[in-house]
Amino acid sequence: MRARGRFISLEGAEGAGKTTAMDCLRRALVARGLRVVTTREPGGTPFGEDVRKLLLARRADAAAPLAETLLVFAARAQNVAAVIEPALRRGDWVLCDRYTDSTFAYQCGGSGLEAGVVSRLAELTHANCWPDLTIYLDVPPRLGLERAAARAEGGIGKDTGKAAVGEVDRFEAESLGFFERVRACYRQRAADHDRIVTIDASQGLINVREALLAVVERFVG
Ligand code: T5A
Repeated sequence: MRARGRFISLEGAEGAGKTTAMDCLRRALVARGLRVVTTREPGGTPFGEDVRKLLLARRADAAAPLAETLLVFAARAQNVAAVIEPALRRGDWVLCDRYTDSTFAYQCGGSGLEAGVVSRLAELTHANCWPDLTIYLDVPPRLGLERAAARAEGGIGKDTGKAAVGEVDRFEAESLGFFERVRACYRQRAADHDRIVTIDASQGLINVREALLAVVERFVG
């Protein structure tokens, strides 16, 4: 029987460089002969991608933090059941762009939901499926938002689930204060959990890449 695979999540606020880092990590792991499955949240499955559209849409009747959180966990439950757990059982490595640390950072840190609610939902949804390693890309919110905006204006990058290039989604429309609280929550979680490794993502791409590869080297080694 194959050994269970390893689970790595990437975290950070808008424009921190998670998508860029995912690609770098995937290549580094594949180069070591590992089988890698990539996924993202919200999303990762057809059901989850539909939920993502609902979550990122800007609407007049803004969702309450609890409603938003339940949706995030609905998508996560599907991603765990259909993608993450089967891959880990096959012995594959899983790279996930955002996971439950995002829910603590955005819905609790940003929107003020009680952390106990997210802890209980996490216990229900994936009690035995936490990342072995979480890489948190730390960037000042203003810089991250500038990078995300520049990419959107250039019309390049990933399929974000937004309706149109350059469109600002429900989260990107939040205030700088919201993103400062998101960052404070991420930093506190990084201080509290050994599995979370912080990389200073305000550095240039080459330095961030080097830092990422050093983390992978230590983890795989
Ligand atoms: N959400 C999600 C919740 O509220 N709760 C949850 O539980 C979950 C799972 C998802 C949204 O959903 C919310 C949080 C989010 O708002 P998303 O698309 O996954 O949205 O996340 P975003 O943060 O919006 O993704 P972005 O695409 O904006 O940011 P990335 O992926 O971190 O950044 P990336 O790699 O695309 O880079 C952005 C640009 O910056 C450049 C890149 O080349 C690119 O052009 N760049 C750099 N430039 C200079 N130096 C560097 N070091 C650079 N790194 C990247």
